[in-house]
Amino acid sequence: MAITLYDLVGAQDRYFSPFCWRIRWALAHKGLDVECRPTRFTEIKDICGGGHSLVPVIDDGGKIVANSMDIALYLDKAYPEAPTLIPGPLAQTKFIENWSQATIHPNLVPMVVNDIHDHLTPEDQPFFRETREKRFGMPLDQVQADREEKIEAFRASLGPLRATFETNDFLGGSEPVFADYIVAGAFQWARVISPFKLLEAGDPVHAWFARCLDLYDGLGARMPGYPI
Ligand SMILES: N[C@@H](CCC(=O)N[C@@H](CS)C(=O)NCC(=O)O)C(=O)O
Repeated sequence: MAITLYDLVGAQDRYFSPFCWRIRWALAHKGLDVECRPTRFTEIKDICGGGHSLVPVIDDGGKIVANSMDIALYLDKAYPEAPTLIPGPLAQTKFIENWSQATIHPNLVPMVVNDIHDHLTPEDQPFFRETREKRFGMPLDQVQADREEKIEAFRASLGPLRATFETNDFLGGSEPVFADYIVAGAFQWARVISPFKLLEAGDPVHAWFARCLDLYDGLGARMPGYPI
């Protein structure tokens, strides 16, 4: 039986959530069948009878698991015969998650937040504008207005990734692991909803992300988005 994935959807069936992309790739990595349930921001509260405020959430034959890291751990435990998502010490993958969320996410969001809004369904746009403008304390178009001035610092902050991909195809070495999906999820988020160019061609991070998009018969690349 397929695993149900409650996945955040925008207008025109664009799936853009960085956390849900971690799980889309994780399920493909494990070779598991997935049935994707398109879920808008304003529908998350109704998932699995209520009680959830964030996606991804999976339902594996009645076993409900939320939170991307917990889902990856669950998948490795429940399907030990399938390729491992988190080989080696868990702390290393948690470090990647913490680094990604401290370095990439907070710098990325202000550069694309108005583009996210513009790619949501009309049902979700008022909720998104209200919650995010409260968070940033200004209109969304103003938040991302100075992104051209921020992009160089953002690219510079990717130095540890760049150095790693100069000699490795993936964070897992020659093969991708959950750590790759954690970081690639952030770039896929931007690719799906924003024309703003985050990575330069020739950057090893750009080449790695292109490899990630090609994984699993182009699972990531097949999602409509903007050129990387
Ligand atoms: N720690 C969670 C974070 C999940 C998360 O923040 N999901 C966002 C979508 S990208 C969400 O559901 N947001 C709902 C909201 O902002 O109301 C995980 O790793 O799964």
